[in-house]
Amino acid sequence: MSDSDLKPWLKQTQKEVDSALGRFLPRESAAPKTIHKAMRYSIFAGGKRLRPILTLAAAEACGGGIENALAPACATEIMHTYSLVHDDLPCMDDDDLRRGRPTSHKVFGEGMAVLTGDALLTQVFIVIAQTPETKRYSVKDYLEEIAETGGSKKLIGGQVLDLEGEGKQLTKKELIKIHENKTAALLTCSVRLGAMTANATPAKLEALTTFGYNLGLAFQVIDDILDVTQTTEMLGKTAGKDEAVDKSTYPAILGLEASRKEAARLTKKALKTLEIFGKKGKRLEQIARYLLEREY
Ligand code: GRG
Repeated sequence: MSDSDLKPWLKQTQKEVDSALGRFLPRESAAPKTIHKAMRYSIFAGGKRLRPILTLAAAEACGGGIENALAPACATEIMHTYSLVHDDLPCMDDDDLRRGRPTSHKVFGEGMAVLTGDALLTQVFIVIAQTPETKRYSVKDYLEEIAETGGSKKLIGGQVLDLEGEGKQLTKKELIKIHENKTAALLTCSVRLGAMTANATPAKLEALTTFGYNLGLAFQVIDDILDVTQTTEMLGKTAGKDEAVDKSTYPAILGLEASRKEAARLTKKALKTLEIFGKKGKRLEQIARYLLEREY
């Protein structure tokens, strides 16, 4: 596994994930057609497939295969997509563009976009229940892992803090709390689920929990930086939006240069946790380094 093979591996893995997502979602022709069309519209609008990629790389780091990890990999992407569809609604962040396309409510209407998010979230549980069990982990464990991540103490809890923080100048500590619950929680869940499908030891699961936490925060810092430094075309979503609505972000609170340093510091912390995996952790290491340098 050399550094130069990361990009072809990412491309190939994105293809495998897309093909599995196609199998795990109801067909577009299934009645009622509108909702199934809308679910597929948002899932296949593009997207880096980072969460499934992390699930599969974590399975590999723990000595498992991609095949057993495909269901949870897709479940994390479906949960992520649901959160984007709802986050883009006029009553939330009110965005017109996502993954380079008009947002769900722009195409299907607000009511249908609410239902699309609901349907995607429900599909998460149908898909995760298809994950093969191991000696240590049962379907109940997988279900608990993803349900807790999506619930009122993590993703939704983070969104509550986000909504309540609108129009206020948040401190760095308050900002971290939001992103711990949102971005970092789903990235942590993604690597943990992959590890579980590979029957990971508690020590390895713990290492990946710290990895996911730090990588998740680093990913969010970069996301905030890109909002300031990149174009709408490059991001596939409205650039400069955070500044336009006076949102508390890492660059707004720390400044651009300190934000870059913060992302590098968090990535370094994430990389340190991979020691326990030896050579098998190489793919996760490559992904973490790549994310720090990403341009979209
Ligand atoms: C219940 C409304 C509701 C939301 C749940 C998690 C969450 C709370 C909302 C997520 C909304 C959001 C925009 C979070 C920021 C996380 C983030 C950096 C998203 C972008 O992820 P990428 O860059 O996107 O991986 P792609 O499109 O590549 O998959």
